[in-house]
Amino acid sequence: MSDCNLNRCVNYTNLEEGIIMKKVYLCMSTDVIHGGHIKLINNAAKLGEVTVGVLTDTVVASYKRFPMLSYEERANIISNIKGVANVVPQTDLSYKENLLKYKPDYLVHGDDWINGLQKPIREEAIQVLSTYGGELKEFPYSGEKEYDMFEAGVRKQLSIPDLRRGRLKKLLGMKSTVTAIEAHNGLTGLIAENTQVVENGKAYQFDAMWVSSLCDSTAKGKPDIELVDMSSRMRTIDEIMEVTTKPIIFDGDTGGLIEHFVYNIKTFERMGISAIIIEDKVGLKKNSLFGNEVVQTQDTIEHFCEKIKAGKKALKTKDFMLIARIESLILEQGMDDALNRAFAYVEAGADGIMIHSRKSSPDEIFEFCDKFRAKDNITPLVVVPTSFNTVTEDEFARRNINIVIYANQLTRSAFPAMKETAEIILKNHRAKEADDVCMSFKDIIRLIPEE
Ligand code: SPV
Ligand code: MG
Repeated sequence: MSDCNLNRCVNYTNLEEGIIMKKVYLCMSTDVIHGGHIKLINNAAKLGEVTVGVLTDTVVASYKRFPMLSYEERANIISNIKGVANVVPQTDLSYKENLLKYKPDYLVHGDDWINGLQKPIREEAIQVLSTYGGELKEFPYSGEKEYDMFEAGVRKQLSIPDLRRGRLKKLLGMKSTVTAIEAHNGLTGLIAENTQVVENGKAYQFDAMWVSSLCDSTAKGKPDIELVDMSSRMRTIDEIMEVTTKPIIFDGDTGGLIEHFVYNIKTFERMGISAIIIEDKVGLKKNSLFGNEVVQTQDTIEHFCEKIKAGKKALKTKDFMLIARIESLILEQGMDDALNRAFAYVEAGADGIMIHSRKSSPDEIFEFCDKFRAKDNITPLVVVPTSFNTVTEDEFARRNINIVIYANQLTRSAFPAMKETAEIILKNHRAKEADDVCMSFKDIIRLIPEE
């Protein structure tokens, strides 16, 4: 039976006991409601009583972009739209859990998920619906240009320094483990910003970017010894910021002289960087992955605490994080030294602790984290698993490690690819053979969309 008037046409199931309205489910993530969404809700309401599953903040951040409005605000807005009867959280990109929980007669979706990233999500939804006789109803996706421009406008907002800066802290409150990948120019920034995979009903993106001293120096053909000056490093950050929205963690090396650090940290804060990590070394700093193979001098606890205190005092916002990096394990000074330093640095005001190791086994990192967490369950812990790279993010999360930084993999993968291409051209005295390892020139010219 159906009951149609000008605005609504609702389906009912006629059971002996009476009339039961059909149950309709659709999912929304948006914080930018436009006519396309209203149209879809109207279409859904014609089929029955509409329940909207609103994606939770972590899912939106992993699937789309950081939400401008929180789950509560989005749920409140959507629940007030005509035709919406219920709003429930959807905690995964996958519909499985909510379909099995609410058993809607109809799942409503735009037809934009037939191909692309959401294809496996759609296929799973169809399979789940078939287990209890539910049906998928797809409506043409309203791909109007104005709506895309609307979305692009929101993305631009996210890149504004004052909005970007605090997002790392927000992410730390939302996720058990925040991931960051290195970026050293606009292009790697875009990879960090846009790379996404969908696996087992979940979407994955990197949460943040790490502006590594190693990769920034290597990209300039220079050694990682604080040779690339601050102006140049700031230029790199600016280049990345121009084309991205995700929070930036800046590798500040030793932070330099305290007298200089107090000026530079203010500049980083003003630029919209979310965190700086400074390491407790002095003099000619070399990359930690050399360990004691080269001469490296660790700072005294007292002096490094002075640097932390001075840096924190210079800051103007609560959004910006100063994270202290401990080199005791790298320089083989022992676990006790690492832990003493960690507690002293937190006492001096550090907003987080990065513990580093160049061992392939994570044992010393885990021992440090367990012992640190026995006394401090709040301060964020950061790791850079370049050498102990068998550990998964879930394992780090179980150890209460909050930030995982993939510090150099983009640079390390790009270099051999470029070298191989150069060799192929040299060997063949022409470029044809290199085409097999290159993206097409059509793709490269379209890689960066015009505004
Ligand atoms: C960097 O990426 O520059 C770092 C991390 O400082 S490491 O290279 O492991 O020292
Ligand atoms: Mg570095």
